[in-house]
Amino acid sequence: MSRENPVLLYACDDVDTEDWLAGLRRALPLADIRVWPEAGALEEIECAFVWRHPAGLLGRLPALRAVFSLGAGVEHILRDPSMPPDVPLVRMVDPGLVAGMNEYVLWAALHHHRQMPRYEAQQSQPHWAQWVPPLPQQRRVGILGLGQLGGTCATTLSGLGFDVAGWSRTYRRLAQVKTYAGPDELPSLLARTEILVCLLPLTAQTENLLDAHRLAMLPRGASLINVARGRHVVDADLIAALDAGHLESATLDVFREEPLPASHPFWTHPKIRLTPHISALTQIETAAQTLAENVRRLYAGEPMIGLVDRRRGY
Ligand code: NDP
Ligand code: OXD
Repeated sequence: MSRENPVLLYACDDVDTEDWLAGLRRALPLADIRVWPEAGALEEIECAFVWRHPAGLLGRLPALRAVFSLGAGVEHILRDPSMPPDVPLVRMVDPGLVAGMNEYVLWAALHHHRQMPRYEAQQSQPHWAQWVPPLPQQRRVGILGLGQLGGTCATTLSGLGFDVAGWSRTYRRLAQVKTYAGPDELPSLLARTEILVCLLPLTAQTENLLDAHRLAMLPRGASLINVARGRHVVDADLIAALDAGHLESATLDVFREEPLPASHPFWTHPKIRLTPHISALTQIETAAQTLAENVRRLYAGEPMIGLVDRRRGY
């Protein structure tokens, strides 16, 4: 069954409503797009576009046919007990998001590879000393998660000559990237990694993955880049590993609580560089095109791009 003027609900916190609406209206000119909380009759809503929506909202939409996340992560939707079990959930697959993450991880990896944290510390003293960096092929990068984001970053870094390995739930094949899979192979990946990038989805299996035990498996002097979710890392364990000198530095873009509270020790830690969850922001122009294509596919009964496997949690 095709449908040209579906009723859509936009329910988001923390994003620019006006820009999103303009982009969605351009991409879906015939749709009746309603903005929470002034959404009219809730029983008419067929699709929900959400990002940090109020918990309980989805259970109030009896005609709901699909839920679309405006970001790549969907744990915020799966946490809502009112999300109906049989309604398809679709994550954001956006070329603009992939490009942004690729840039950020490249920047952060080069920052650690070229020992910039050391030079920043020297500048604050001030102190003049030069350190010869290893060649890229001598620098071992490890990427947790080899999906649309991690896989792209792995390919970019290996293209620059870095010795890249990646870890996923099932085996992935990537040219010039050594791949590991499953919990049993995680220690081998960590043991060979000098720059660790976390690009996993947040699930029951990955929450608190980077705790004291796993951080200790990294070689002394390693660095961490966390661009996935704050709950992948045990904050106190990361600080202890940095303070003990086991880890040299960390670049963090995501946190257990966002915005990161002003009193959190990450803000002032000399070995931590942080950014406010900006490593990859959904680009409205490209994302709205994907959403429009998915809405078309939904009503045409075709497979949607980025359909989440509810049992796996991503
Ligand atoms: P994908 O679903 O494309 O890829 C996920 C990868 O993680 C897959 O390779 C998957 O393995 C692997 N994985 C999942 N569970 C496990 C596990 N238990 N053990 C080992 N590997 C596992 O996701 P994306 O690449 O699109 O996004 C990843 C995450 O990045 C998002 O979920 C989100 O949290 C975060 N993100 C952060 C942003 C930011 O601005 N900071 C922006 C966008 C996303 P397999 O290949 O076997 O399925
Ligand atoms: C996302 C994010 O999941 O912005 O897209 O973190």
